This record gives sequence, C-alpha cells and structure tokens, in this order.
Amino acid sequence: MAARRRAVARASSKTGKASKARAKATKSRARPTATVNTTLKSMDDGQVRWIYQTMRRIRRFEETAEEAFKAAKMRGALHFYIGEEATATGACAALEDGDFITSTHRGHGHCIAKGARMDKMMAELFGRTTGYSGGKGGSMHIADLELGNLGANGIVGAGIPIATGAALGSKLRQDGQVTISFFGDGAGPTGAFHEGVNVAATMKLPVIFLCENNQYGMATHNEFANAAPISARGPAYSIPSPKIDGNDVFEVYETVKEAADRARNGEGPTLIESLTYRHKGHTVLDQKNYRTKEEIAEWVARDPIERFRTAVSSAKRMTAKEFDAIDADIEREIENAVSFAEASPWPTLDAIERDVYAE
Ligand SMILES: Cc1ncc(C[n+]2csc(CCOP(=O)(O)OP(=O)(O)O)c2C)c(N)n1
Ligand SMILES: [Mg+2]
Repeated sequence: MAARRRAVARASSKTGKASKARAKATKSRARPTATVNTTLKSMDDGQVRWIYQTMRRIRRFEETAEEAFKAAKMRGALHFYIGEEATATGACAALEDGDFITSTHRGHGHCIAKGARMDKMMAELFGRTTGYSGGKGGSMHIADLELGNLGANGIVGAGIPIATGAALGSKLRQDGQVTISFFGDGAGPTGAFHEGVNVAATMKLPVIFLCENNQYGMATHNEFANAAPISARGPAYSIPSPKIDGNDVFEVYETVKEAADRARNGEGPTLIESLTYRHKGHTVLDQKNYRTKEEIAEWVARDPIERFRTAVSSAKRMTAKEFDAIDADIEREIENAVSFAEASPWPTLDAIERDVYAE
C-alpha cells in the first residue's frame, strides 16, 4: 500500500513538472492586431454582437448550471465548456442556416452556438419534461434537428462517423449543406475517428472535423494518448489539417469559413485542430489534481471572452455600455430559463419506457 502511494506520488510530481513545462511552452501567441482587425472589419455589427452574446450565453448558462448542481437541484454529470467558448462560437458563426453539427459530452457550447433555446436546455439538465429530451437524457443528450444539431453524444468519437453520414446525405441530395463534427483530443485515438475521416476524404464529403484540443482527455494529456498530433494527420488522408488558436474567435471563424467554402465547392473535408483549454475539471466533480495552478492560470489569462472584448473595444466597434447591456439581457434570459425549468413537471413513471424503442 505504502509502495503504491509512493509510486502515485512520484507519478503526480512528474505530471506536475510536465504540466509546468507545458505552461511555459504554450505562452500566449496572440495574433497580430492587424489580422484580427481585418476579420473584424469583414463582420457587420450584428455578427460582432452575436459572437459576444453567444460566448456570454454559454459561460453564464454553465456557471448557473454549476450552482444548481451544487445546490443538488440537478443530477448526473456536467462537463463544462468554460474557456472553450471561442471554438463553438467562431465555428457556428461561419456556418449557414441548414448546416449540421455533431456534438460531444461537453456539448452545451455547441448547442447554444447552433441556436438552441437555453430554457429547454436548462429544463433538460433539471430533468423536466419540457427539456430537449423530455427530461430523460440530461446534459449529454441534447439535439435539435430543426436547427441542424444532430446531437450531443456520450460516446467519445461517436459523432465523427455520424457527421460523415450526414455529409454523405448532403452530397447525395446535392443540397450544398456542410456538417461540422466537434470532437475532443480524446477522440483522436478512436477507430471512429480514422474510419469517419477516411470515408469522408475518400468520397470528398462536405464535412469539417473540428478537434477541440483542450489538451486533456479526463486526466490524460493528449500527447500521451495520441501517437501524433491531430494536425499532423491531414497528409495521411490527403486533406488540409491546420492547427489554430482555439481561444481566438476570429481565427476559428476564418479557418472554418475557408473549410466550409472548400466543402461546398466539392473539395472535400478539412481537419482542424483548435488548441484550447477547459478552465474547470473534466466533470463538475473533478479534483483537478493532474494540472498545475500555473498551467490553469496561464490559460485563464487567455480567456476567449476577455480577448474578444479587448479586440472589439480597441477597434471601437462596441462600447462598454453596449457590452453591459448584453450582459444584463443574458442575466434575464438565464433567470427565465431557470424559472421555466423549475416550474416544469418531472417525467412520470409510466413514461419511463417511452422513446426507448421506435414505435
Ligand atoms: C468510447 C468511450 N470511451 C471512454 C469514455 C469515457 N470518457 C468520457 S469523456 C472521456 C474523455 C474525453 O476526452 P476528450 O475527447 O478530449 O474530450 P474533453 O472531455 O476533453 O472535452 C472519456 C475517456 C467514453 N465516454 N466513451
Ligand atoms: Mg480533451
């Protein structure tokens, strides 16, 4: 027992050193202001507002869900996207109505960025019948086919072949629609990744494989689990595979827009590695003892929402008052979402088998 404890202590001190070294190696590489401004100039005021609104909605939705969880108002697992908001938001900003996404277990951000209603999402987390899955699915089972959201997914990597299938459908229908598959670095080693990407590349399907490399799959560092970086894999499938700063909403937007244009022009898939970080643990219950305080602080300092606010304020596209007004609107939306969820009924026992089998 003592020997095991010593081994664990040795391993975690090694992890700590590696984590400190990584924090040093990933020092902020902010893009030149000129590049940010070019993208910002190409956006109209509505788009700029939408990006801020969306990132703030995601953040406040999750902070509120965490409070509710800690107050024992909801059960199950919650995986927070806080810190990663720029990736879903920049990506969905580059899509058109009618395009599709597949999501993951860490899916609140994808759902909100694709236009999901926060009241129906909150009700789902609270386990109420008015939720997206009638209160029986919870956080990891939110889909909205009308919005083109083909669903969150608790199985790591499982959204990848679903996205390939959706893109095959688009190619056959010639509907010009594009699908984004969001997945984590932890899906890199799965068979589903290789099968899904290979079929899409072979058939030149209109799909974007967007890896959110938040650097950890549970407590495992991505470099430990993946033999080669995700962005090094494009040549193996003869597709582009750029690596981008996933906390820079403008860079995400530009990269996904280019990939979507390629897809719509029949040039096939793109694999994007979006480097980001989750501020919180793997789930709401994570002890976070596999990352150093320094590493977390380094990434919190690169908060995508703060970076966006700074860029937009310096370019004089929005004033502090306008930002604050959006924040106040979102507070009201969140309060309404919680009231809606709390006032909604629980599923009844006789509904327990409904939706399990197709009727
Ligand atoms: C096929 C499969 N294997 C293992 C798990 C358990 N599991 C849940 S989340 C997770 C880590 C996923 O890491 P990543 O893909 O990087 O996503 P992140 O949580 O970092 O967003 C694992 C291993 C699972 N849900 N599905
Ligand atoms: Mg990860």
